[in-house]
Amino acid sequence: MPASPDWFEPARFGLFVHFGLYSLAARHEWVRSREAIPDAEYDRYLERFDPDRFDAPALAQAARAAGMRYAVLTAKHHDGFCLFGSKLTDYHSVRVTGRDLVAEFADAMRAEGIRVGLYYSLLDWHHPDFEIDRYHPLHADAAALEQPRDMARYREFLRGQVTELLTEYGDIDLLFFDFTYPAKGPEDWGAEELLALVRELRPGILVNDRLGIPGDYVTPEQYQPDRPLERDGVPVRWEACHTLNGSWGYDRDNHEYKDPALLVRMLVQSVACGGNLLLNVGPTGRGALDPRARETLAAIGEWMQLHERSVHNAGPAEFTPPSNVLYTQVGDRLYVHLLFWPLKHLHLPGLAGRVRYAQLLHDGSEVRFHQLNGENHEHNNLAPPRQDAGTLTLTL
Ligand code: FUL
Repeated sequence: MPASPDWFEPARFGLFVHFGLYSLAARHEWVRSREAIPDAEYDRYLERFDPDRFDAPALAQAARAAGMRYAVLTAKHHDGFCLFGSKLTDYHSVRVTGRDLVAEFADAMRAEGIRVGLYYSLLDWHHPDFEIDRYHPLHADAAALEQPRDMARYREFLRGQVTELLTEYGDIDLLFFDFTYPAKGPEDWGAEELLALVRELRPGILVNDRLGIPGDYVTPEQYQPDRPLERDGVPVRWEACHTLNGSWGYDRDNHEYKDPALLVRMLVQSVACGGNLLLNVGPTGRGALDPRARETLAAIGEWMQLHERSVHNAGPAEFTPPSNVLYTQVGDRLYVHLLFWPLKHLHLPGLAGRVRYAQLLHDGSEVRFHQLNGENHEHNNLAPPRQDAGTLTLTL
């Protein structure tokens, strides 16, 4: 597939996958920093890393069944452990398991027609040249603090690894760099140069905004925008990324999972506001999807089966919705997503004279309507039988 950013907005829904050594710790992907774990101790996860249940084709099928059109894997997270056979470090999955998980992931996603994105951390707590700051696991280690560190050499390493990812894994459609924060920014990453390299290696690829300089889209995190986003007064492409349970990496004892109905509403709200939703799963230490994650994806997939046409290729509507519904639109189809039900009546101001036909989306059943005093008034049949069936299609 040739690279072109045009696929991104019509896709609307993607899968984020956080997997790495921290998945064995099973208590958040920042565990190494939070608990200031020294190298030798963190190595116990390296020794035990055995992703025998990391089944990329199954993951790709689950994503596809959920209605996701792209997927983004953590090629390297902040702990520096790579899921690909980098020649620039030996801290990677190929050395310890013989498996290149980035290659497996990219191949499996492509086989399901899913666009391939890679997450790449700009931080690297394992690299000897990455300067220690307050988030670094060794920030209180006097010996480590004394060692000289050379960020220029580190920037070379970043460029080298990005080159590997963009030249050895077929057509990569998206790069999710992560991230710029008060202690480190664009100069530390050599952001301009790195971005130029990416553009040269893969014209048309989408790059996010976390290099700290403008990219192709912005990435609100665990935040659900309620309007189209702008930067400096100019509308921008955006993608909200969300966890299922507050942690990106597998977090065994965290049971606070978002309800699938809530996630569907977040997806619809993203589309209604012109954005995408990148929904995360954190596979277990063995690489499998936790049953709670699997069930959530399956439940979203059931809704998507009947409602995907109000999501894929859809965007904000040309009308302003009343506050009890969300609107998405594709051409002359206006999708009205009810936030409350059952209803006997629904008033949709501003649609008078614009609606030719109304039906429920999940079953195509007709909904009768009247145009009253300048407003559209849908009624009858508005008590959808199931919570997941509350969308109307209005043909304009
Ligand atoms: C953040 C990271 O620090 C988190 O661990 C996670 O990867 C999230 C998507 O981005 O900035």
